[in-house]
Amino acid sequence: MKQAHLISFEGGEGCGKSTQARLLADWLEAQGVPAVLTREPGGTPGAEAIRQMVLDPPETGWSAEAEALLFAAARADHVARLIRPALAAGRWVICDRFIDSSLAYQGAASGIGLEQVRQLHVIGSKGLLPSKTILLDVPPHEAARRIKRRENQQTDAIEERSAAYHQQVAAAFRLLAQQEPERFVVIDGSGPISGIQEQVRFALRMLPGVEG
Ligand code: Z5A
Repeated sequence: MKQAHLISFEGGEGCGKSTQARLLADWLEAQGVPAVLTREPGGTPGAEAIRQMVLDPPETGWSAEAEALLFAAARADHVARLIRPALAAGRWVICDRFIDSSLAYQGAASGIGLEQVRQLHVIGSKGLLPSKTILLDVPPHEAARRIKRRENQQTDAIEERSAAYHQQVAAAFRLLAQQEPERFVVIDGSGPISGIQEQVRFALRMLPGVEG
């Protein structure tokens, strides 16, 4: 594989993003393809510090605007200090959430607006987009079942928002995927882990530098 790519995983909580991102990074490494597994918000010391602030906010909370700026700031640091250098060094970057999470959560569900969030991304990260975005679609009852059974039972400030908020997030992800069918691949995330991973790898086969 001659060209490095940024691949993002998106979806609601409990959809299996982290599991699939880790499996993909491990598989690439096993193929001799250098890959970095990272996450948002986070991935660099600065962005991890912001993660702490947004997921465990001060008692007064953040306004929707401040929250959108914090996610954009975390991403700007992550892109400048980890993602771009890794891609330039020929390493694939597998990212658990990226700009589409800001579009769905802050842009759509929190009401900031998709265009405003895109503008923040242009300012913060020069508008960097993944080569492919894997959207894992899981029905709410299955996601809830997984969340109940996962080891870490701590919830964050965004997870705790209403069911209506999370429905808006899910609808926004579906809309974003429809708007950019070249970049997005929507995969039913409710099946077995191995079958989903096969579909993830299949989705990447036509990327430049991968085919053949
Ligand atoms: N957020 C935002 O608002 N704006 C932004 O710009 C960004 C983020 C970047 C933190 O995200 C919060 O930040 C998030 C959005 C917001 N809040 N919410 N909601 P996070 O990624 O750290 O947390 P999360 O979205 O809540 O992810 P998660 O709970 O870690 O879930 P996941 O990564 O999608 O799933 P998983 O950890 O791979 O799997 C969950 C469990 O299900 C686990 O026990 C697995 O073993 C199991 N699993 C996974 N796949 C399967 C299948 N196929 N079958 C059965 N069981 C499975």
